[in-house]
Amino acid sequence: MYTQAMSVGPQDQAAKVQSAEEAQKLAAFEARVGEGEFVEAKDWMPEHYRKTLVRQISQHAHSEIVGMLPEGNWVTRAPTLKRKAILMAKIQDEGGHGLYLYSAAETLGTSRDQMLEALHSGKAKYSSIFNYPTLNWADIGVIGWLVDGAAIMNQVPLCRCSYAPYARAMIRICREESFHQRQGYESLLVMMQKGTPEQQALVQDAVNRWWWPSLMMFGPHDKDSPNSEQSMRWGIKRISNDDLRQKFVDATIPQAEVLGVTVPDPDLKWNAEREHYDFGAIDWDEFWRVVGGDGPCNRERLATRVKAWDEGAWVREAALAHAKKQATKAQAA
Ligand code: FAQ
Repeated sequence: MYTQAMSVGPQDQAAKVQSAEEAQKLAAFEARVGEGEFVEAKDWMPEHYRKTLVRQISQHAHSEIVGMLPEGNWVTRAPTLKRKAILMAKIQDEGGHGLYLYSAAETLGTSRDQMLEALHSGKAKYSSIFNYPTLNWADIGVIGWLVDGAAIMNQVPLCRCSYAPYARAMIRICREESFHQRQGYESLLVMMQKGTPEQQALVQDAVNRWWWPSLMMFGPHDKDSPNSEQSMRWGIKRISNDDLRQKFVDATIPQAEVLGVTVPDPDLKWNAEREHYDFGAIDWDEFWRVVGGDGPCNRERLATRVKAWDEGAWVREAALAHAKKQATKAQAA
């Protein structure tokens, strides 16, 4: 009886040599990353490292692009010209973040068309948070305060991600996200401190609806997070999902107090022994339902993105034709 394990042909010997070489490369790679060195696009990397990065960076890029939609819903109804200009600039920034991130992912050998195809077919994920509706103007302030606030908490450690092109993109993104967070908080402060009781009630209503989905942005508990252990070992993620969530709660509750709003969690209380806030249980059934495509706005968001892609085909074709013409001209000159 012949089995692969018993076979000792020249091919297997070559495979053995190759796998010993691979093992050596892997050990050298892990040692480099363990010492905090950055990995560049042309460096050797394990295939699983590459795949993990493409998965995370492309999902992140999709989140930025889909994340433009809930806010876009309010551009025509912003209460003043100043707020409209701020909102338009913020949405444009999110589009820019998507582009840096797609470019970072492309350095790993996956094309933007492949990534977008995965989004449009429903194969790729994007952040659960963008599947909730923006029902009143205060939602826009709350997205800046809580959603950008959670994004920054999660993304600042990514500026030290072991993959250098991603880390470089994240530095610029985090600077912009920090403005986004502050403009959101400032707009809520105006509503709470100078607004009518009805406007103050809008802010509280928006906080009630966005609080739990914001906590879900950090992903499942560490024990239920299949990717965390390897990603932490490779320096892709620097801080775990649960630790980031805790940091976010600790930073945000004092801000809520200044604002004069409460969060919808009867179990929230300061734990002097731990020096952290204790908070209630997240509804993980809701989280997985939304991640699985069955949230309040999943279908609408995806349909809007697919429509924008289809209707933008002529722009892509025109840009390619123009580039080709320019290249031919340059060659002839
Ligand atoms: N939503 O094993 P883990 C923004 C998935 S950008 C949907 O813990 P991982 C800017 C996860 O992909 C917001 N899916 O996974 C803005 C995995 O599925 P997979 C986005 C989620 O990767 C603001 C499975 O669950 N930020 O807000 C979510 O180690 C305002 C198991 O999870 C980023 O993408 C979720 N919330 O950790 C724009 C940051 N959580 O792929 C407009 C970069 C988990 O195996 C307006 N990404 N999943 O099929 C990350 O840091 C990580 O990917 C995590 C997840 C922390 C999101």
